[in-house]
Amino acid sequence: MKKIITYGTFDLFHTGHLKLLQRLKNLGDHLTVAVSTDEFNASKGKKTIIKFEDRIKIVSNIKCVDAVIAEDSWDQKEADIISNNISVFGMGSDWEGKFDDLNKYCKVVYLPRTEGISSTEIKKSLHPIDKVNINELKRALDIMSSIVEQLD
Ligand code: C2G
Repeated sequence: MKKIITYGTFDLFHTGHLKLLQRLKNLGDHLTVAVSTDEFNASKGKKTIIKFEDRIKIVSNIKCVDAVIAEDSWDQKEADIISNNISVFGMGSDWEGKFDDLNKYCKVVYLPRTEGISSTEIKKSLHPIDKVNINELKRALDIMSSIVEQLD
């Protein structure tokens, strides 16, 4: 059995994540996904919206995912690859070259990242109207009300 592994935060799970996992699964027969814990993300300087226990629940229910483990450190990859008898380690291309040293243990692949979608973009689009926008709205309202007064 050809086993694949990948690592990630998978916050606000989206089609960029899904397409990566599907393409990785197509490289073999079994896909293990290591999901970053909240503590590990804090060390990455990454703040997530969805907490670890929910992110790992979502990923474990993705059809092409066969197993999930926790990722709680940068250096667990070698041990995971050996203990899980992994043939291929894969990541999206934003990680190109960063894990080449793992090719001592298994094949290392980087697949093209899906453009136009990211957890960061989704968070930005959900961002409430901030102070600057409110002041601009107030200024526009003042102009509108002075125009209306002149019409009276
Ligand atoms: N990804 C993608 N296309 C996107 C967004 C993400 O292909 N539009 C891929 C990334 O390249 C990564 C995986 O989806 O391989 C998970 O992305 P993140 O959740 O952002 O993972 P990250 O925080 O980069 O953590 O030890 C490795 C780290 O845990 C990776």
